[in-house]
Amino acid sequence: MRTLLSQDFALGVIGPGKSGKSTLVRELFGFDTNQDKEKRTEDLHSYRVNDDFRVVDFPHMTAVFDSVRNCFTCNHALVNAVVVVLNAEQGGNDKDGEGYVIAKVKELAKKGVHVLYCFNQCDKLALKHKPVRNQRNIDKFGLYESGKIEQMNAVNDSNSLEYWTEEHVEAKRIQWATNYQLDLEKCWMTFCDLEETDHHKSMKNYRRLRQIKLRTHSDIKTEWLREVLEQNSVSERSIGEIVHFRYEEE
Ligand SMILES: Nc1nc2c(ncn2[C@@H]2O[C@H](COP(=O)(O)OP(=O)(O)O)[C@@H](O)[C@H]2O)c(=O)[nH]1
Ligand SMILES: [Mg+2]
Repeated sequence: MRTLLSQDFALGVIGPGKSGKSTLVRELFGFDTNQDKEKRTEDLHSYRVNDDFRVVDFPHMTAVFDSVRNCFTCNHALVNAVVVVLNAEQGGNDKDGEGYVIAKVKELAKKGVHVLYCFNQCDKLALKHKPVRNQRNIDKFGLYESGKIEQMNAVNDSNSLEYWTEEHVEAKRIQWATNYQLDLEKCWMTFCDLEETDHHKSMKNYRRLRQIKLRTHSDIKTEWLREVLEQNSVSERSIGEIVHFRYEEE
């Protein structure tokens, strides 16, 4: 705990389980974050990048608030900036108690903590293949009555696009930001990993996702983090070091 209270700049990565926090920390700086291990890490991990900066991978959403609460009682801020990694597949619906956490993050923001909300794993939605159904088997009016608009649209428009376009990305971003009443500027649609394992196909998917303006870890570093560090008077030399940092195992 003591090391977490030092005076340097700390970036916290928080969010519900399996949203991609550890993957993001690994992709940003190359740290071996043991993402996707069966055993869920209970501790927060602090990774040092340079004298001015470190990144903290939080195990679970609620843990950060216990820590932050402890730290506020002794008048210290645990982190200076936060990336909230949310799972895009939730679509801004509060299933995992995300709403509670977002309310807490908003309090942190009022205390001067910089916040970026990432609706992550957008690749899974953007590249989704809609199952081609036999329309005659589907009770359109039933779907309509039960409010399953998405399914109904898929039925009505049998030629509907399989892949998201740039317009889909923007529409979803606005919709989810609105659901959680977030500042649209602070909401990004991201992906930091791909399901496709074949190298050639995965590069093709990567390009497709970038074309529709989905953001990734490199943008978080070179755009958002850079600006935040500049605002906090971190030297240009140090910012360069942080942005280009890559952890190398000894
Ligand atoms: N397709 C896809 N998978 C992701 C993405 N981010 C993380 N994952 C996968 O989701 C799983 C959980 O990720 P992890 O980083 O351990 O989540 P954490 O519990 O929030 O730390 C891993 O298998 C990752 O490879 C993403 O943007 N897209
Ligand atoms: Mg993790």
